Formats: sequence, structure tokens, C-alpha cells
Amino acid sequence: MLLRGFARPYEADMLAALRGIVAQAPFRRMFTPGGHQMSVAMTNCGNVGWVTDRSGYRYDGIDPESGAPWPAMPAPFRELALRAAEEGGFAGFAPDACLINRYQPGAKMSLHQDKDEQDFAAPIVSVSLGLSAIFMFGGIKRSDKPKRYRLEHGDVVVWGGPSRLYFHGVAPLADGEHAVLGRQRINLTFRRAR
Ligand code: MD6
Ligand code: FE
Repeated sequence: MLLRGFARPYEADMLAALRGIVAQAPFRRMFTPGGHQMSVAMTNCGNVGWVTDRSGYRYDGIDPESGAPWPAMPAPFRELALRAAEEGGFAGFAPDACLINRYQPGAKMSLHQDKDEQDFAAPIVSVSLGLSAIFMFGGIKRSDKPKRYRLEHGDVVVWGGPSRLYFHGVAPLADGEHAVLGRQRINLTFRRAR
């Protein structure tokens, strides 16, 4: 379910909280198990964070860069995720992980499934901020032709149920200047990882 502008009322609180998170756990471009450096820079907050390195993908309670736990999930993040999930038909969503992606012009995310979480009954709530991007939403097979959606500042997507494991990705970010966030797109995905 695509909730246009749902995050707008949370914008100021979220951006303030984001500054605190990034001060503790800066954005970094991780490596895939295949040895490629991702074009998207990432960080996390919450009890666990999603990480990738030469040994694989996993959720980890520790930020490998600092050796410290990830920053706690701020209250406005929790609240937004809960309310959006509720709107999408998933009452009581209590995420334990928030993966934060930063796209600069040209950065992209290849088609993938989110399947490193333990419980696929919980939805994922995705929040877009800054420059708009083309989100590609396919099907259960990698070869299913993706539909394209433009996600804009403040848009929230809730997915669960049958679509939880659908392939999806983000087309290379077009250059531009966003009034609040400048030359970047930030995407937050709230998950129940454990
Ligand atoms: C992005 N999002 O929008 C990347 N995954 O930048 C994702 O990969 C994603 O938005 C699972 C569920 C929702 C998402
Ligand atoms: Fe994903």
C-alpha cells in the first residue's frame, strides 16, 4: 500500500533524529559478498542493523565500524512505523530494525528480495525523503516485469502478506536539488528482523 505524504507530519522530528543517528553511526558504502561496493550508503538504528560484507548478509546488534551497538530507534520513527503499518492493515507493528539508505545522484539498488528477516508475517514499512526515485516493484520471480512507481518526499510504502517477498529495486537516482535534503534521497525501511 502506497501512502502518499504520510510521513510529512513527522518530517521535522525525523530529520532531527536522523542527524543524531548519523553522528553516532555515519553512512558507509558496504561490500556485497561478491566483493562489489554498493552505490547506496547505509546505516541503521534499532536493536539490530542490516549489514553486508565478504562473509554475507545478516542482522547484527553491533555496528562493525564502531564496535558499538547501533543507535536506539527514536520514538518518532517507531510511532510513524506503527501508524503506517496500522493504516496498511498490520496492527501492532513493532520494528526492531531500521535500515537507512542514502542515494546520491547515480546510486541505485538492483532487484532483490528482503529475506534476511526471521518472520515474514510482519510487514516492512518504507519511508522516502528528499529527491524522488523510481521504485521498481516486481513479482515473486526475478523475471517478473516490474511496475515503476515514483516515490517522493514523505511517501510511505507498507508491504506485507503475499508481496512481502516480491523482487524490487530502485532505478539510478536522477540528479536534482531537494528543498530540504539537497542532492540526495534517504530511504528508511522498518523491519521485524528477529
Ligand atoms: C529504497 N527499498 O526504497 C529501497 N525493501 O531505497 C527497499 O529495498 C525496500 O522500500 C523492502 C521493503 C520496502 C523497501
Ligand atoms: Fe528491499
